[in-house]
Amino acid sequence: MSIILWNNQLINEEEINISKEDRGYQFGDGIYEVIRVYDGSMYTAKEHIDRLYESADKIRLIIPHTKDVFHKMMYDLIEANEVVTGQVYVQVTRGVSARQHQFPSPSVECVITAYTKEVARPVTQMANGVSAKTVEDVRWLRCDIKSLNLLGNVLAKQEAHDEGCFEAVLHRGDVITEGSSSNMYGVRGGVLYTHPATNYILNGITRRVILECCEEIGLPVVEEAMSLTNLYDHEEFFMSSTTAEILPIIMIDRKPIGTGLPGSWTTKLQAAFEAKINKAVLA
Ligand code: DCS
Repeated sequence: MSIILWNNQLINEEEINISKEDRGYQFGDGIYEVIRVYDGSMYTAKEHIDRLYESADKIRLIIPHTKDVFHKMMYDLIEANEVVTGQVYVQVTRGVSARQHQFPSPSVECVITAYTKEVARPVTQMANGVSAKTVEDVRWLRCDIKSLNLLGNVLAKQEAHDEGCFEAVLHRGDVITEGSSSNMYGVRGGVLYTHPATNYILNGITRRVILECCEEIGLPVVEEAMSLTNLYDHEEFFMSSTTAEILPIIMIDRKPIGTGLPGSWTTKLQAAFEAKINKAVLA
């Protein structure tokens, strides 16, 4: 049986009692984070917790704990569940109140829910790569917020899965933005391209680590959106996320990228990324 965090207490999962009028349930009015656990400890926890509080600010939601207390709550949850290699999912909603679109007035306490799960590193996909499908990005214009509203992302991922693809490469017209639950990168002429961290994408924590890795391995970075028109001019393509880490994308819309095998820069980045994980775990 697993232990979950519900507001400020650790309880057995069947004891949770979510209201039908929780604004997360009714409106997707809340935010979330997914944090990786390696060897029992959270990876880049500070960055994830900072981003959670930034998302909260952007939707005018108040989390009634200091970041240090929040960090300790996540830590206790991981310890209670004895997670080794896995993840923490945490969401915060604007609370419980009779259904009306505007914020509750007077305001109500937010509802925090968090649980852990063992999740293996996707070693096979990391080695062999995955395929993707291009899907028009019809989401809202605040993709920088890690909002619980994921309908656009869900529909895009399903469209990719319907075609036997692992991920959707989202594009607004000719402009490639990101994946349905990942960031996207291409390598062309020995330069890495990825969409700048604007309101059109989520500024991934993995993305930030990857940009540091690029510097370490001497791969120049241009934070400029790739275009659909020159998609197949890229020698390499890959995606990143907390759970997926770095996955080579070897086919898009059934056509190979480069040689159709994971590229050498991608492999080097995976090694640099892994070295950082190992260093953090050993610290
Ligand atoms: N873009 C979107 C739309 C995402 O949902 C995610 C992560 C990312 C980029 C990558 O961000 P991180 O590197 O910080 O993970 N999505 C999380 C999710 O929903 N499941 O796992 C990760």
